[in-house]
Amino acid sequence: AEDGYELWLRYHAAEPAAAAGYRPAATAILQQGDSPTLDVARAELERGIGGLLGRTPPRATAPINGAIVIGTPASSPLIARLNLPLQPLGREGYLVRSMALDGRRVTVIAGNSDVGVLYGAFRLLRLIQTGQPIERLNLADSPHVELRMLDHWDNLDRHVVRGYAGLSLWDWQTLPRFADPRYTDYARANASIGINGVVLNNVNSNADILTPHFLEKVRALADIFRPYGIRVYLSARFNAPMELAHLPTADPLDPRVRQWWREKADEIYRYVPDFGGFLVKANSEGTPGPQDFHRTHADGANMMAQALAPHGGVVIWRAFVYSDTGEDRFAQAYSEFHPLDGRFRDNVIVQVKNGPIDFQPREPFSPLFGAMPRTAIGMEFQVTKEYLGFNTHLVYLGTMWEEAMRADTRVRGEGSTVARVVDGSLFRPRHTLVAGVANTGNDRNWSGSQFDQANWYALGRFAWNPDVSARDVAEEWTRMTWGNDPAIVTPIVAMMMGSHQAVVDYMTPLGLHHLMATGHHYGPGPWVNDLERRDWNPTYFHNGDRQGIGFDRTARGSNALAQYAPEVAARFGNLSTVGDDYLLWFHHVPWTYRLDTGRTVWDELVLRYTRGVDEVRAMRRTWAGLSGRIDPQRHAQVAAFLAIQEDEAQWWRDACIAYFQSLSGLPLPAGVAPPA
Ligand code: GCW
Repeated sequence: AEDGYELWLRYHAAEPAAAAGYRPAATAILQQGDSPTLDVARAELERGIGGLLGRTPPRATAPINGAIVIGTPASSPLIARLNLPLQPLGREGYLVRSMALDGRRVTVIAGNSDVGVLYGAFRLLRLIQTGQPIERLNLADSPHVELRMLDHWDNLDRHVVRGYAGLSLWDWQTLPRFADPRYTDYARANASIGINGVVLNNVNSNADILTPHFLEKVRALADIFRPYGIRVYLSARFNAPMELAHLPTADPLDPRVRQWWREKADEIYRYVPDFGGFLVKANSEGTPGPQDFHRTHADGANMMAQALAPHGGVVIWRAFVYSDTGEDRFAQAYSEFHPLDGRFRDNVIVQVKNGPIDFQPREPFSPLFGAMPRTAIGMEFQVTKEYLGFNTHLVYLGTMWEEAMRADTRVRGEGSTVARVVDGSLFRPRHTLVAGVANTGNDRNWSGSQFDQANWYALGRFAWNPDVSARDVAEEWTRMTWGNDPAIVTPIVAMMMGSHQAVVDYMTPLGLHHLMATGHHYGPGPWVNDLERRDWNPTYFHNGDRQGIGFDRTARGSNALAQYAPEVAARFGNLSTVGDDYLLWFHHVPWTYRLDTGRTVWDELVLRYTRGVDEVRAMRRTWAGLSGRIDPQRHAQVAAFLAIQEDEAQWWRDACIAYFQSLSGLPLPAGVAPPA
């Protein structure tokens, strides 16, 4: 059935002419040396080429014309003899080269490690899937970021927090005995995009995951993922020593607590010898943490890091913290973490959300990027679309992540982009990390919608190389997922590339943020102002009244802008340079303030909301035009979801315009339809 289960690894038959062109360069597979990873690399090539070219390549034992030769210098005497320039590619890089071997034309896929070979195998398959020639290849690639991870916010009862794709993939009930084949397909999908770590459980964690009962199940998953180069990590609850061992405290400086974590780490590594480490959400939204014992984030992180260090594990400590202190929520993570720069052990990574508030449709980059030169800073993106219309709205996140990565922090002069902080080239931390909060579940199509698969795909590609182009990623994914016909590729890529601006327009234009309805964050709620916490209320964020709108973060207001490098603070802080996209993030302006467009803020706001709806209508028309070119089952699902999206874009527009008009009291610009 065409339900999307295969993701971008469809391997459906290529056009006959194209297949005929590829076959001479895929006649056989020559694998020297056996390992679980080399075996899965070969199996993937067999499956992929078999599907795409209609003939499963047999195994060869010596070079023949058209053979694909896979291995490492250590596993394969043939590859060792070639003296390939593998050294600069590191542990996970690969070469894919067309060359002569003993007088035969072959394609060599080589790496320094087996997992490099696996990544190279997926690369060769991607070339075929995307319709590129494979005759004269000379490719070398390696990841720019060390830890490329998915964080699953999966509870142990299989509820996925902010998950819109069914239950958790992990069926704790039947683990460890039943190895659902889906675990392997999950690992294949991740390996195909270079993801090498997964956190199995929610950051609001349950300490039970650290008990033997669950560790046996964790081991089963780790064993399945290992051949695919994927390590398992767990979210650890800070007061686990109290909850599991009834210690009177979880003070990170207390010797009993330290010993408990050391022994716990030793125990975990007995189950999972290559365990990756802990992800920790501490003193954030009510979770326990070191501050409960008057210690710092660094004290807490270092204590766990020390327990993991003998085994090579890392602690990933989240910087998503805020509390009702009276300080602008925008500024709080920086205020807490910046003073701790240089205080974290070198196997701690501080994981920062891309923006300072919380995964809004558009945020400026968090001022923590670039601000902690002596700390490893990792990127946390949210793949699941908590604030972006869940699974029903078509929103490609690649363009948003590209914006985030290319933002220039200016901390070491021009070109100090977030990407250079994250890939480590700016400050050379020991570890680098890009993580995405996963959008997977047990829905047949994994992500809850066909197009949300693109966001999973893009996360892997941005983690591999933060400087990747969102457009290239969209095109790759489209070709693999929908087909290579330009009549398919061009319109779908165009839809994807415009989709993020569309959602910004119909939800939070001009730099508005956090206007979503309470709790679930689905649909509009800009009027909400009665929540217990000041900084949960949409009115706190937009500050709208009769005169104007926006959050003043200049020196006249919260002065959060001072957390950026002076050049950035000056650009965002100046009305003439801030730009429409970020205006209301940083400024409170009168409704009648005139923008570069020549229109007032009020008129522009109304027009943007309206434009957002029009953009969704245009996406619907584009999609309708693809009927007949795409299998009916997937086409119908996307079409239905786009219809939902159009209704809801209209709902957002109408609700927001009506509400903001109740504040501004101004008439709609000429020719604009009143809210329904
Ligand atoms: O985006 C918010 C979510 C919470 C989440 C929190 C976090 C897991 O609304 O559900 O908790 O962020 O990132 O910790």
